[in-house]
Amino acid sequence: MVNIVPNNIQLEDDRTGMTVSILKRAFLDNLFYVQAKFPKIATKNDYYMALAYTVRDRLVNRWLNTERTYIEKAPRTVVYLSAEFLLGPHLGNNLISLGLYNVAKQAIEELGLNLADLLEQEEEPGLGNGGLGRLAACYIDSLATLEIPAIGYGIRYEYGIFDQQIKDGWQVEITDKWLQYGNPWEVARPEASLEVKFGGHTETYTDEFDRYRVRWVPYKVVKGVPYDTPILGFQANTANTLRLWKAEAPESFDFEAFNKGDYFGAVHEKSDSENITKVLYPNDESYQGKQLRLEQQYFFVSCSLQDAIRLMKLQNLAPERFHEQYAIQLNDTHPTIAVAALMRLLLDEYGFDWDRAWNITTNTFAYTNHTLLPEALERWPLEMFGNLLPRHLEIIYEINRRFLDRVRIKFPDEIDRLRRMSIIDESGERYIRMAHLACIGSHAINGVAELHSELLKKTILHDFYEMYPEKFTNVTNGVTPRRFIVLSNPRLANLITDRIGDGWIKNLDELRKLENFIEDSGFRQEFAGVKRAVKRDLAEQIRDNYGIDIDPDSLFDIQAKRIHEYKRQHLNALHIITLYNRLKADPNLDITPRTFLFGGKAAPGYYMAKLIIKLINSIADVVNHDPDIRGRLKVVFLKDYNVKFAQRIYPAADLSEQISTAGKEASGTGNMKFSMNGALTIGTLDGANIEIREEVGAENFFLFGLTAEQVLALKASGYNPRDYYESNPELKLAIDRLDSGFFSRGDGDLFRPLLDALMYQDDYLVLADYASYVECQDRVGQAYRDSDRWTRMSILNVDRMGKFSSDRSIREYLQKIWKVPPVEIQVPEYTQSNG
Ligand code: GLG
Repeated sequence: MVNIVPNNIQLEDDRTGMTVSILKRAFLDNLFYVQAKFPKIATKNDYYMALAYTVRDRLVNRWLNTERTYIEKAPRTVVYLSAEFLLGPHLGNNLISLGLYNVAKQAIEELGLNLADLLEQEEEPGLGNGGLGRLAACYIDSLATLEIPAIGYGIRYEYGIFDQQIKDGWQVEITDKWLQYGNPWEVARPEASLEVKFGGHTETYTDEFDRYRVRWVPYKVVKGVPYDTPILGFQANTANTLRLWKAEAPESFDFEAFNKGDYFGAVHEKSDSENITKVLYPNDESYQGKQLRLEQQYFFVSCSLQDAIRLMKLQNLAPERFHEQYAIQLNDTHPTIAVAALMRLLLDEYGFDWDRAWNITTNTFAYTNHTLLPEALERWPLEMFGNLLPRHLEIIYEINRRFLDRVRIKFPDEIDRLRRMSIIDESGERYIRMAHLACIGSHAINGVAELHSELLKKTILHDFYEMYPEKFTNVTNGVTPRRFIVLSNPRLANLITDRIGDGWIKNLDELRKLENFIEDSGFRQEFAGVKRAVKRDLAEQIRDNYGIDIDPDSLFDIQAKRIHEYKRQHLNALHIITLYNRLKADPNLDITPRTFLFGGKAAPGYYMAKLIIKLINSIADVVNHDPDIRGRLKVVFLKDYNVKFAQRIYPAADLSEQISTAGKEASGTGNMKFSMNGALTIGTLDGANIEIREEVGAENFFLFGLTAEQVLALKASGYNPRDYYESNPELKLAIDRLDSGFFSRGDGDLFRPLLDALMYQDDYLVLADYASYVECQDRVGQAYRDSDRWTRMSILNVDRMGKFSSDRSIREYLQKIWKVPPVEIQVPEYTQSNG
């Protein structure tokens, strides 16, 4: 092999050296030669870019050596297929992984700049909606840290999740032009582009061995261009690749039109192709049956599978070993078309017979389900599907036919079961049920928390569980402590490391050593001091951005997540109104001062969620301006909640609101991030809350509300929300005040849709859980007054969160599903031969 780094490069080269003086030189060099700016005319963004390139240079050697090792050793590889990767800013995270944070900070300061300002400058890649996309990002971080050969494949959306503004209390969506000033972390690889076919029809023919074969004649072809981003492990040499696909028009495609003189038409077609990766669908927990969305899914899946096969060629491996080479995880049903796409490649392009192709396919894929909500289960109208992917539809029919034969054998004479389990939903207009295809085409199926995995088996996937019990398993979600403690809460990280060393960053169970310090009042004081300092920072930021003064000594009660009725931000709102009403009734009432903070985006087409945002802002308007309330309650809706902002929010929370209707939140991951940073949780027995409570201890968790079982029982017995309204005076007053227009300048109609939903329907049992929630909140308020006791509880939350590292989750996937061993990457010194 050829040297990838010339022999004559000095050990302490400007592109690799890690000392303050070299970093300064490299930074100025990049400013000059890459940004083409000198300090007098450089913008903050130029400085950010110069630093980003300086850091990127320092990880290229690991990245290329990782790639080279994978090509040479051809190790078994995890492929994480996900339509969303909600990465968050790269710069800070890479500084931490490289162990360069403090050195860079000093270098930047010596140049008269401020590292925090430059970190703030980075426009984050918001290529996801919420938990599902962020989980994918945590998982690729852990895969690299654990030195596992892995590739993340996804979509390079030109516009990620919209930016949220608030106008007159309402959400307004602004396009997210995250690429407008360039992206220093990606490398385009146009030479590795691939083609993806769409539409058209199929033909049969007999090949040279007289075998019956099918050929797909597409209507159009789109080019997929890969953009690679290095994902560096923490204190590891492994730098895996996240490969995101951008759609373009193939140069040759419009030739005919071009030759006919239709130059304009030919160029116009080009934008059609590029539309495929233009924008992320902004719906969390609900799918939109739009053709473009299906095109996105097939586009990135087809590129990724072709790419994986191409890599095998480079490794001298034949395609029949595909399942030995790759463990492919389907992150929800979004990439599930991969089951049919791999079958098509193996059957039509490589000439395998059905059984062989099916064996390879089912041994390759595993499927993670992230939700039980029916509105989130993807199904594609059959006709649309067939028009876009005619050959895949034929293959799905055949998969279904063979599958239903097996069902018939295992469960004879059960017509209804066949109807329920078929991939094709024929109850009305016909649909393809993607979750069924995923279950049939995968060897493993997992939920994302214990309760969720149990409910999958009992409810939506019950038939599949009876058919294939051995496929079902659980892997409880986790989050990366690198981004969500070390980077976001350096004060806490330093305090922990000061007491127990830094082993916890890679082995989060070591946090348990903190328990030795719980009786040390000095430690408790320092711990409380960290929280106070972080809260002061956030208060300052809120004052600067919103002109609202919040008291850092008040209890910070925070709910930050997508806005959804099942997450029940409106239950939180009813509690705020209740406290307000109590204070109005008795202005001398002695309550614990609280600051309620909310953050979260609503899907643009989800009216009720948008009305909840307006509700919170309307309550804030009244509460924050009422002189009777001064110093006791504040309410702020923080706009444009994203990863960057989340990193500031989690460390500042005293109380974390995890109040979904039991049985609805598959796992939650924000719940973990809050608790790791010392927030106490008020929560229902839902998703991962249950496991968090088990770990931290029931005495360090504020539990309220109905259980998932009780929710079902109550609904079955005929739930009447009005009864709760009639019989609870505080609830009645809260609702009546909303109804009277008290919080909407006299407009009694404004919140009517929300109130009607609560009073007549209340699918999410807000009124049923209200009393229990308010009673629990009263206990929270009391507990906060004993600050030393609160601090002990807070320390124990941090101490006992080891389980919720994404490293643990990834180890479980490796052991239960992927069976991929780690590969150590050697990084030769720069002066040695790098051949
Ligand atoms: C889903 C679920 C969350 C879950 C996340 C990651 O709603 O409960 O934590 O995936 O598994 N749409 C989501 O965010």
